[in-house]
Amino acid sequence: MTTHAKNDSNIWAERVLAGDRRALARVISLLENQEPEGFHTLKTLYPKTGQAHIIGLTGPPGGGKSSLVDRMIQEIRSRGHEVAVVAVDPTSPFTGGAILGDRIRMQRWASDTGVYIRSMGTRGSLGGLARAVYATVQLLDAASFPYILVETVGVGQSEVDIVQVADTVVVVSVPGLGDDVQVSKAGIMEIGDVFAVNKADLPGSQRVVVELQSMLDLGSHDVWQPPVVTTVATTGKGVSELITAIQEHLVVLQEANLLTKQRLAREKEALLQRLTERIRCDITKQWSNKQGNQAWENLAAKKTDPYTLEEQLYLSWKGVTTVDNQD
Ligand SMILES: Nc1nc2c(ncn2[C@@H]2O[C@H](COP(=O)(O)OP(=O)(O)OP(=O)(O)O)[C@@H](O)[C@H]2O)c(=O)[nH]1
Ligand SMILES: [Mg+2]
Repeated sequence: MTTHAKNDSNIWAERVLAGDRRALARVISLLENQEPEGFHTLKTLYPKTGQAHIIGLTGPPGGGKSSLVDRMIQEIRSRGHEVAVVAVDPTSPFTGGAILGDRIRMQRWASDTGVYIRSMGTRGSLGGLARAVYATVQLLDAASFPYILVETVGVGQSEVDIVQVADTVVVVSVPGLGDDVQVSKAGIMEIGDVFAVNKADLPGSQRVVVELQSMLDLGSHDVWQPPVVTTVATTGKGVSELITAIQEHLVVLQEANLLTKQRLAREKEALLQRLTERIRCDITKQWSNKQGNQAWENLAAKKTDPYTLEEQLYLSWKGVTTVDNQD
């Protein structure tokens, strides 16, 4: 990297710390596009991270996550705090305001400088999106937003791993989807720190509450018993209780000395994933050369086996000269 780029990163970092929202938006774009300058800025800002309460919201499409986020912004603002939102839409290739409904809903915060909202979609790989979301949350943390809300759609395999981003995961459920879709979905029960049954104005919500509660009673919870909160995002009913439950979760984590541990574990996992991604890239590149193609053909013709090939590629990636071809 040139000294010039380094200086630029420092300037970006300074501007972000000074609360310059245009600089913030610009650095997020750099991160989204995987520009080195974005990551250099984060390097400078890393010591400033670790202050924000990062809250993830996940749940079925149309469950009311964005409506809930909107009400949560309102509640957090009424308690006198600033808040940033990252709305992740893995199905959209567009960024900077993915869904029209969201746009209209969020518009009311446009003039409030205490609210920062950013939508992120896929550009290229999902791995790239996950990486960009992770980095963006770190940036917003360094920019000293005390609350960061991250909304993701929680079905299928395309989801950004919310557990890896958030201190507190809110799982949103709604009545009328049938229990197979949501409640009994493996993994969902384990990831939730707070369960919000939204659209509680609709029939069947109490049944969802009871089901969730009985599933939760089956699990073992050491320091924190995940509560089930009912909300009506369209009116704001129950949102204050939701925020209180979320805040309590953080306090319990802190008191049990778990917050720092969990954050470090997440950082380690994210780092491992990035490393894996790079190594995978390297190895894939090796495979696309002539020698790699030959190996692939040999595999197809059963002249070699995948285990020998694995060993060869591994050693070659490590920079060890192989002697396998000599026998
Ligand atoms: N009756 C009722 N409708 C709600 C409630 N919350 C949200 N809705 C409606 O549900 C629809 C979807 O809401 P969104 O907030 O866009 O849901 P979402 O989960 O963000 O949707 P995606 O991001 O597309 O997955 C909208 O028409 C909302 O007005 C609620 O508590 N009760
Ligand atoms: Mg939404």
